[in-house]
Amino acid sequence: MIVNNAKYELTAVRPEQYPAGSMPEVAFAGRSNVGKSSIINTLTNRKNIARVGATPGKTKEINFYNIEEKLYFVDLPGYGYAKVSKEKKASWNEVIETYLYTRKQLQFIILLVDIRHAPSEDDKAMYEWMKSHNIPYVIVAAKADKITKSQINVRLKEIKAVLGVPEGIEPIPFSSETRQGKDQVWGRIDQALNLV
Ligand SMILES: Nc1nc2c(ncn2[C@@H]2O[C@H](COP(=O)(O)OP(=O)(O)OP(=O)(O)O)[C@@H](O)[C@H]2O)c(=O)[nH]1
Ligand SMILES: [Mg+2]
Repeated sequence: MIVNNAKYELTAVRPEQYPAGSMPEVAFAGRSNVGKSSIINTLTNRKNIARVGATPGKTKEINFYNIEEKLYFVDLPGYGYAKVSKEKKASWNEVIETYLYTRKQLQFIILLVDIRHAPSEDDKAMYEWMKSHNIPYVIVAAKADKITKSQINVRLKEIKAVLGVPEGIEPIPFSSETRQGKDQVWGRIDQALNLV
């Protein structure tokens, strides 16, 4: 989809605060600081529609962005940030889980992992959950500009091995700096939501 009209809609914690109506939703999940808000900016051709955190681990709410009145992008709180208290972690996880378990409009998940590092235990848990619930998804290997081209395939292989990704499913290397992978990710969203 070519986006000319994207706007911030609302911020929610509990289900009764989620947007009314039945537009399909695409959720962005991943560790704190992996680049969820940045990919939303890149995919919507906006510099600052989603706030990119200088301090990771700050976003504890869910932000909804209205894309062309056709779908919502859903920016979930990042998980797994080390420097927050256990209580805070638990309440953020609850926000994420409640959304994932209850939201009927959720049609596609974009799981972001950092291309430079092996996926964490939290990434593995998120991936297992996605697989077991049969929600269509794509794995995005973010910050691809931070490694050399020759390293990309090596890193993708490791991500697949650690997550236990089935044969034939390929993570998409992506960069919000160079916009590498943008068209591929949109292609997968269009396909999943039948937008083309
Ligand atoms: N080099 C590079 N830096 C990136 C990329 N994507 C994000 N960043 C940087 O990584 C940091 C975190 O990006 P965010 O988009 O705020 O990450 P987030 O996943 O939304 O973080 P939380 O909201 O805390 O969960 C920022 O400093 C971004 O500028 C990328 O593709 N390449
Ligand atoms: Mg963010």
